[in-house]
Amino acid sequence: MKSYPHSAEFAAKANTTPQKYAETYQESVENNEAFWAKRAEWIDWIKKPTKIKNVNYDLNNFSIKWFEDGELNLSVNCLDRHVAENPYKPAIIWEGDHPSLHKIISYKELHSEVCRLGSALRRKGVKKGDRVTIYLPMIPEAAVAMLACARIGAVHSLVFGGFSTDSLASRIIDSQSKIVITADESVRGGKHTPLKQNVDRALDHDGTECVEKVIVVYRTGESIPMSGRRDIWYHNLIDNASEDCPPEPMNAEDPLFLLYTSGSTGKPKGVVHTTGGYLTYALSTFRDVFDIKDNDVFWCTADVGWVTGHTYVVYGPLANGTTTVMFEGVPQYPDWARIGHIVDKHDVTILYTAPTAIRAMMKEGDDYVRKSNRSSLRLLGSVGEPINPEAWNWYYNVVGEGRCPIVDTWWQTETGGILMTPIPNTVDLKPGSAMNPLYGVMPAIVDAEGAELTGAAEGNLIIKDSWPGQMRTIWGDHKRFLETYFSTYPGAYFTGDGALRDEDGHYWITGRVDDVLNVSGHRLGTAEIESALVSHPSVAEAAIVGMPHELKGQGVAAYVILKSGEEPSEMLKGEINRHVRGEIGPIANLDSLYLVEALPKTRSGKIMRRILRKLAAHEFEGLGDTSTLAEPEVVDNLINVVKADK
Ligand code: 6R9
Repeated sequence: MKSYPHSAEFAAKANTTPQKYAETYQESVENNEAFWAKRAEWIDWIKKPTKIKNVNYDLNNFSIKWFEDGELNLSVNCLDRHVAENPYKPAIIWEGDHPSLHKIISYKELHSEVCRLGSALRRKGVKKGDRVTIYLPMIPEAAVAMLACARIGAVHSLVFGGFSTDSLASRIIDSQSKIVITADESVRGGKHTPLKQNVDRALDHDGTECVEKVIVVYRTGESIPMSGRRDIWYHNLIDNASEDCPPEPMNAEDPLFLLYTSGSTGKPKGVVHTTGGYLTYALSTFRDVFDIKDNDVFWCTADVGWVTGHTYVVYGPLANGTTTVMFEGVPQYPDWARIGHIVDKHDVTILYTAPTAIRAMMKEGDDYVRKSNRSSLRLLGSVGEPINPEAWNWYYNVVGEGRCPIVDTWWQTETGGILMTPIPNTVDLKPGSAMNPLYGVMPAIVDAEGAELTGAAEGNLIIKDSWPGQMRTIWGDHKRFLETYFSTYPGAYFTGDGALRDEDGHYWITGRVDDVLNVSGHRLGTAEIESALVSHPSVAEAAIVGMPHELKGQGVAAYVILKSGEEPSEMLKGEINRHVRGEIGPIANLDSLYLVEALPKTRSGKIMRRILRKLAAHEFEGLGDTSTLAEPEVVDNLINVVKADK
């Protein structure tokens, strides 16, 4: 297989070398605690930790604690210390949806706005430990809101602006948020979405009485109803607020944020990240993985509503004093040349995006990309899903003109930051491989019984020991946390991903091995979509599987049994799809919807998803052993329905 060395020019300026990586990695696993003690010196503590690591994965004696007697404030690390050194350095470069809009916010300005919002929230009675739901578009106020929460010790919970009213309501209820921060509308690709109206509707749900105030950012000026006692304009609130906002001293293990993500069963779970460990991990992985220099302009295209936006749009860059780009829009607006134009306009040096965006740009042809010169770029990154070698090569040769290494970064909402990637200038790149673990990360591949496989092998991916950025619990459900991640392979963290290790010892992520789909880099649980489906009045039963999709990587295929008496029709199919999008959000669009007579079940009643997956991929041969099915003839009906669908 062809691998790609780093250019002499890149290597000459790189922060590390293959030898240094090997030595540091070795040291980090042999003396894990000492390694992280040193890394923790990169942050400013109010009280330096003396206890570094207290980890026990034994379920009877379970503990994940890092820096447990340390005290710090995260916003101080992202703001105050840079204001002291370099107040006018741009902290955020905001690029609006429309190319005529941009804003540059210095560290000093960001600090001032964060402090004012922090003071205002305190005056509204928000205290350490209270939850604040943030439902905002990609505007600077999203970062301000996150940092203001961190400053006063409130726990933020971001909800992606593309989620529906119902999804928003269930997250507000589960977190019992006191405050919701939103905007009148969001704007993406010229299209407006009524965020405030969604909040109003969400707050009609029972269980949302916890919300005392809704703070509304003026984004488009669309006239929206404001309810007198509950709703407050963001600008009115901060205009009168004090810039003096003393940072709340936080214990390292105090929660910093909740972020809901889909699992293989049940409702989305609130992943809890804590202050000291998460910050140490965000800061140090950002610096290592992106070969960070003082003058970098770093652009991660992820929405702040996802973990990638938390760690690599906001916290990682700002903790390092780096300039971060925040983009409100979409790659195709006003046309597919936009990404390149933004790179040129702001002299972006590092671009970090998702395979789904790369594939979409690739499909539109090279001419769009060539409308920009991109000479400022020196490093590219990929995240969210496996990148197919074709997309990798296009990203490398066309976007990066063969000059920029690609860091294919594998990680999860649960891991807080990147766990595997080829750190620049440490290894020749193989398209599609996440290559090597980061410092302190101990991956292993196991078989279904949990036996560790050595050498070249394929199986399930586990991480044998903890790292500071690891999630600590599921909000309100510690038992589910232990069951989901630590009971499958006792004594290790189970990732839910499959992986292959090649003869050179490099890792290739093969995708989820549980019932989680990855659609355009976004996680969706099959159970979650199935329960949205059966809540439609015409649907009796449903099964969801993933299917190959040219642009999204994975698409959603639904097999639905209608209630008796319901007439199958294209209109009903459209209505069912709209229903699911309404329940979860547009990302849950059903790419294929098959109305079938029955589902293939074993005699014990378990759906044989293997068969559904094959059919959804239009593989009609070699369906494997169907003899254990309760009614094998069901398969013929399935094949007919799938074949008849255009
Ligand atoms: C950061 C993020 C996590 C799941 C993860 C895996 C997939 C992420 C990947 C990748 C292959 C990569 N994934 N990065 N697969 N190569 N570089 O995406 O978090 O939304 O929680 O998704 O995404 O399957 O388990 P999250």
